[in-house]
Amino acid sequence: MNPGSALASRRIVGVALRALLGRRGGDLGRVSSGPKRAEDMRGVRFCSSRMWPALIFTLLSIQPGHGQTCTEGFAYDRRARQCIDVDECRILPDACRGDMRCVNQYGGYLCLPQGLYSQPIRPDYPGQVEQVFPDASDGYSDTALPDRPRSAEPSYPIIRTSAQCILGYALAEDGTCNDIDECETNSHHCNPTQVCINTAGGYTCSCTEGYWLIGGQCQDIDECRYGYCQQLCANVPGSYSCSCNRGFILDPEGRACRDVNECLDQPCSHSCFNTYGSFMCSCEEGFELTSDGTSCIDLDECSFSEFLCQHRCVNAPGSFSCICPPGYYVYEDGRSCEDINECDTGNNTCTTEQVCFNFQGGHTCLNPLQCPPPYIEVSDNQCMCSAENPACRDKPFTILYRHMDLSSGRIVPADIFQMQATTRYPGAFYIFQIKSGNEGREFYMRQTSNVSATLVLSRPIKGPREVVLDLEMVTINNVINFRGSSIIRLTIFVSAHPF
Ligand SMILES: [Ca+2]
Ligand SMILES: [Ca+2]
Ligand SMILES: [Ca+2]
Ligand SMILES: [Ca+2]
Repeated sequence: MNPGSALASRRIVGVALRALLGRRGGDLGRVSSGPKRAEDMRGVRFCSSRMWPALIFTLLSIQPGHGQTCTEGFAYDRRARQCIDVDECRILPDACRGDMRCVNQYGGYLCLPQGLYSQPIRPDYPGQVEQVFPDASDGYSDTALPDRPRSAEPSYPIIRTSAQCILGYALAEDGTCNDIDECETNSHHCNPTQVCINTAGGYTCSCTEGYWLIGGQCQDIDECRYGYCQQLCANVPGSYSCSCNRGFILDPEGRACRDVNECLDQPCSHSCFNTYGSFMCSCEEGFELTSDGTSCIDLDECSFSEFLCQHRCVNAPGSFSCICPPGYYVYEDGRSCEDINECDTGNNTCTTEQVCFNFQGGHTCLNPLQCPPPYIEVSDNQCMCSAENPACRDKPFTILYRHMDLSSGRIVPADIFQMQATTRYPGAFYIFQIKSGNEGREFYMRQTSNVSATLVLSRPIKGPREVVLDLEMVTINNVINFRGSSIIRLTIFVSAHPF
C-alpha cells in the first residue's frame, strides 16, 4: 500500500466514522461539547492506532448490498445475523472529554459528569438483560459502586440519545423504549368495524364478541342460525337473545328452556298434573272441567238420563241422589224404590182387631169382616147367605173377600187374578163374569177352563185408586135345573207410582 492510498483510506475511514457518529453529536453536544474538528481528528487517530478491525467490521456492516443495514449505534453481526449494539465507550477511548464518563447505551452512549456517575446504569430495553456499567474489564473501573436498593434510581440528568427503538417502540424521556400504543395514538390500521388491541411492540385488529371476521370485516354472528337457543331466538347485532315458548322458562345460562311446573302455583281447582311445556287439571268424581281448563264444576248427573233414578234424581255438588216417594225406601242400588212394608215394620196404625194390608207405596188397615145381613160369616173373609133363608133368594150364595195391589200404569193386557170353582157338581158348568166395579172397562174375564177364569187388566189404570170388583162365578146345572152364583169381592189397591 503506497502512502497516498493509505492516506486516502484513512480519509475514507474518518468520514465514515463521522457519518457513524455525526448525528449523535447533536444530541450529545450538550455534554460532550467541543470543536468538531478535534473530534474528527481524535477519531482518525483512534482509527489508525487500535480499532482497525472493529471499524472495518463496522464499515462493512453498513455497506449497502449486504442485505442488512443497521440503524445508528448498531452493527451487523454476521455470526449472530442480527444488529448488535456498538459499544462506543470501548471503541472510542476519547468519546467523552475531560471529566465526562462514557456510558454505553443501547444504540448510543452517554457522557456523564463523574460526580453524578456513581450508580450502575441499567438500560431497561425490552428483552435485554440488565446491564451494569461500567465494566471493570474495560479499564474504566470506578471504585465506589454502592449496592443501593433498586428503588433508588440514579439521579443523573435525563439525557436524550439518538438511539432508536425497534419497531413498535418509542424512545421515552428517560431513555427507555416504551411500547407505542397504536390503538391509543390512532396509528393503527384496523378496519372501522374492528377493534384495536395493543400488544407489546405491535397491535392486533380483532372483532368484538358476537362478531367474526369475514372478508376483513367484522360481521355479526347470526347465532340463531347456529342453534344457540333451544327454542326461540332473536339475533341482534353483536349478540342474540333466547326466549322460550309458553310453559317454559329460560335457564340462567340464557340458552336452554326448561319446563315450568305450573302446578306449584295451584292453577287447578282440584288436581294438577305437570306436563312438559304445560299442565293438566283434573276434577274429582262428580265434577267436570270447564272450558277454561282449570275450574271444576259439579256434574249434573240428573240431566244425563231420566232413568237414573226410579223416582226422582236430586243433584248435589260432586254427586247425586235418588229419592223415593213416601211409602218407599231407596233400595241398596241407590236408584230403585222399594215399598216399605208397614205391616212388617210395625210402622202402621192398625188396631189389633184390624188386619194390616200392605201394598206398593202404602198400607191399609182392614176392619174385621162384617157380613151384611142376611149374610152370615162363615170364615174371616167369607160371608154366606143360606139357601134356606128366603131373603137369600136371588142373592149370591157366598161372598169371598180378597185384596190385591196393582202398580199404576202396569202394562196391559195383564193377567192379574185367577178364580176357580172349588166344588163341582156333576153336569154343572160355570160362567165367570165381572158383576160390578168395572165401569171404566179396565178389566175383563177370560175363561181358561171349564172351572177357571182369569181376570185380565185390559186398559192402563192409574193410581192411587181403590177398585172393588165383584167377580161372579155362575153355576148352572141343567140336569137338576139349578142356577146359583158365588162372588169374590176383590179390592185392588192401585198404587200411585208404577213401582
Ligand atoms: Ca348476533
Ligand atoms: Ca309444565
Ligand atoms: Ca252433581
Ligand atoms: Ca207398603
